[in-house]
Amino acid sequence: MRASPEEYYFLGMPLTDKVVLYTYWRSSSAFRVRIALAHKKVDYQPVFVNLLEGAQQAPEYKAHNPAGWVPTLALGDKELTESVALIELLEELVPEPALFPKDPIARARVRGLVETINAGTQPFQNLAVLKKVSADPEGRTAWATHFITRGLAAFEALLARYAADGVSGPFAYGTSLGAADCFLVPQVYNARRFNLDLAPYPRIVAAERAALATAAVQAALPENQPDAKP
Ligand SMILES: N[C@@H](CCC(=O)N[C@@H](CS)C(=O)NCC(=O)O)C(=O)O
Repeated sequence: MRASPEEYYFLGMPLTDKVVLYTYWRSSSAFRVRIALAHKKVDYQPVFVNLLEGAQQAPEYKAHNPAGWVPTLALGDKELTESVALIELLEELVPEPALFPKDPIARARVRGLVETINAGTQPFQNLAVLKKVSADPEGRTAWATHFITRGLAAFEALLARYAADGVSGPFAYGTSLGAADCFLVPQVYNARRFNLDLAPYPRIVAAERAALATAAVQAALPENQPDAKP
């Protein structure tokens, strides 16, 4: 079920009539925002930016996102960048179903989990970084797996700490899909692409399993995108 166009408004205009997402099926950062949009049942028009063909560096695309990466979210004529900012904006415009807890400590914990991926893991294995690090595929994989391992180990330790403090699953933080899951699931997807052994991260694997059972994550999965390649 989608939100009706009358239900949510952005700058006085029906939100759901105005949403465009610049995306690429395998982009973990775009995947985060696709999960949030699906969770909040916000319909959007996808515009596909083929990262393998370098479309993110084309001047026409950089006019939308000067960093030369996806995602970019356009709400009417307002173009917005950075997945954390986009998901926080969606939470403000469409508060329910919520992605962040209301309690300030819980909210800070979820933001910490988000940043463990957003700032502490994904930037080190981004395509542009890997290209600079090494021309050799094995060198790139070794670099990426080092940083993904470090990030997932920190995430797992935080989940263990919160569980010991009474936070129950099955999701990354609590009993429903939240912002921490929007970031975790795409990062685990990347870890699998690098054939990383996930056995040391049972809490992460359990949270991923719960998230994969939701309609929002299914709708956002890379392989379910119209631009997915076999
Ligand atoms: N901090 C940015 C990261 C965006 C990002 O790294 N996007 C990647 C795909 S996941 C990208 O477009 N990379 C293109 C490139 O590296 O050339 C965000 O969260 O939106």
